[in-house]
Order: sequence, then structure tokens, then C-alpha cells
Amino acid sequence: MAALTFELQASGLQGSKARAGKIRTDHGEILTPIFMPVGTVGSVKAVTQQQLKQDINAQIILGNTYHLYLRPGIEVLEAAGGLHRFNGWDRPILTDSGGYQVFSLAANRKIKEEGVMFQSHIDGSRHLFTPEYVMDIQRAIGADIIMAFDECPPYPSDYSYARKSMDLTHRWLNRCFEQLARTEDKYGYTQNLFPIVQGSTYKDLRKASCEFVAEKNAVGNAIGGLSVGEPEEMMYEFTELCAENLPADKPRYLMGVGTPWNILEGIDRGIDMFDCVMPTRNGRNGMLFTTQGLVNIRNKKWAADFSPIDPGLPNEMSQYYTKAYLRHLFVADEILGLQLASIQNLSFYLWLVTTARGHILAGDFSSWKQEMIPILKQRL
Ligand code: PRF
Repeated sequence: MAALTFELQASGLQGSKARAGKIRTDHGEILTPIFMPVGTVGSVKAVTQQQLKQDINAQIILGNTYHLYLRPGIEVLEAAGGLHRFNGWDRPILTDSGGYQVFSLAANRKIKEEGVMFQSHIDGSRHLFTPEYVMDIQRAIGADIIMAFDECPPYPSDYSYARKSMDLTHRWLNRCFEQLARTEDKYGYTQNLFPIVQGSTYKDLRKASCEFVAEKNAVGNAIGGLSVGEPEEMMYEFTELCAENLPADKPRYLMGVGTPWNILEGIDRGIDMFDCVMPTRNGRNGMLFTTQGLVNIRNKKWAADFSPIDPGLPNEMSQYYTKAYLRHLFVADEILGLQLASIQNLSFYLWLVTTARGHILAGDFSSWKQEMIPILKQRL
């Protein structure tokens, strides 16, 4: 069918680089800026697809090549007719390439020109991920947006390692595009490849990587290698530098970011897409993100607080249940607690980007952001 397109609807108001736009895919539209809930193994943990649509208003979710390849495996996914059919999510899906997970999860990994040899974190079995194979796997998973196979160097990395790593990521990127051109969309809809900028925390490398990536003229571009332990200000500085050096008419995706204030700062610097495990992972640990600030729901102070979980969110769940009840569920180790906290946090993240979009279109994003950030950071 049709390649992904991006329509810019507003940008550059009040001195901000924030943009509002519309991405079109064969599985529907995505209004940007957007946050994408992470569904690593094809499931956004503790949340049903119905809740993702009705309560959370998710427009696109993530899957992960490394995890889906190990379990359930591409044979099952192919037999199902792709991940959309398998998990029942009929809106867009983006899959990360597994590069990042191979580095963070797998054992005994060895990086070579050819690709990465690693052992599964599940059963120790040996595998080789090459850029070509990772494209084939993502074809089989059937994501609408597939990510290039990259190496994400740790922070800090010395200059010489960062440069070698970036050059390898670039050579792998060429191989990703070649493999994609040699193969066909698996399930009748278009699968779109996003390249990833690397270059660690070196300005000249980042610029060179943006230039290399921009020349690919892909339908969207990603920034990797940030939010890996560097100071927040440094992440913002490099986000800005990369956004400035990537095409303005294509969506920009900042991978694995971040806190609510990181997201607003990213939007302000021209980022359109975000993903992070934080709302779901922290939610399962009892940390809530709300329109009023941060809540540790296990805290005794909520024991008899019968106010809604989040009076500022429009979704029914956040209005219907009380903080006292949710605290009780956590203290009693009830699985419903994990569900409600995950829905709260994802609803909040989607509210945040949707509200940001409204302010970008209204032309007052900068002043709204300045007002919001201290509220989002405060501990209730
Ligand atoms: N590369 C890939 N996935 C990622 C990252 C990256 O650098 C990051 C870094 N924050 C998160 N997820 N492929």
C-alpha cells in the first residue's frame, strides 16, 4: 500500500522548535508529538488492547525484535499473519531492532563487522543478528515502522570507540536499506525503515551521523544513544543538535526517553516521537505519574485518601478508583494494582503529549511547558 507520510501542521511558535504533525501509515494515523507505549514481547505489560484504545488513547505501540524473535519466534508470528493479527492490535506498530537489547540483556555478546553473536538471556542458546537478518525478522513481525540495526555505545565512551561504533552503525545502515530493497512487505501493507543517529556525546560525530542518516532520505529518522546515563542537560543539548541536523519534513524519534519533563524538553527541541518503559515499569513499582505530580502509592499517607487517582485526567479509570483503594491493592499485592497503575501512567503520558500538541497548535507551548514542569516534578 502506501509509504509512511508526515504532514507538519504547526512549528516554530513562541521561539520554540516544537512541532505538531500527522503521520499516516497503512494502519492509520498518528498525531504528533506522540508517546508510544512499550510492548516488548507483543504485550504492553498488564494492559489489554481494549484498555490501550479506550482508556489510554494509544495510537501506536512498540514491539521488540530481540524478544519476539526469542519468544514466540518468527515461525509463530508468520503463521499468525504478523504481530497485528497475533496480539489483536490493529493500529500502527513500531519494532525496535534488538540492537539495544542485545547489548543490555544478552550474554557473551561479540560485535563483529558481520553482526552481533549473542546468547539468549532465556536459555543461553546462541544466535547471530546481522543487519540483514534483523530486517527479515522485522518483516516477519510485520511492524509498520522498523528500526535499523545499530550499536548504542555506553556513556561515557571515549572518542575513538564512539567513532568506530558510529561508523559500524553506518555500514550496518547501508546493509539494512539494501536488504529492505531486496525483500517485500510481508503482509500487504508498507513497512517503513527509520535509520538511527549515533555518535555518543561528541558534537562532530553527532553531526556527521545526522548527515549520513539524512542522506538516506528515509520517511522518518531516530536519535539513539541518548538517555544512557549522561547528565540531563547533556541529553537536551545533543537532542537539540540532532534535531537541528535532521530533515525538518520528516518525523524525529528520540529513542527510550523518558520522564514527563524529558518529553516536554524533547518536544521543545523538535522531537515528534518518544517511547519509554518508565510509565509501565515505574507503575508496577507503585510510582504514579499524575497531572498533579509524582505519587508513591505505597506511602501510608494515601491510606485513607479517597480522592480520585488523578482528577486531572479525562479517562474513567483515573476518576473511578481512589488513591486509598489503589494503595490497598499494592500493599495487599493484588494484581489489579499493577493494572490500574499501568493504565494511570500510560493515560497520563498520552494526556501529556496530546495536551502539548494542543498548546503547539494554539501557539503557547513554551509558556505552558514552563508552568507544567515544576508541577510534574513535585512529589505529592
Ligand atoms: N538504539 C536502539 N534502541 C534504543 C536506543 C538506541 O540507541 C536507545 C537509547 N536511549 C533506546 N532504545 N536501537
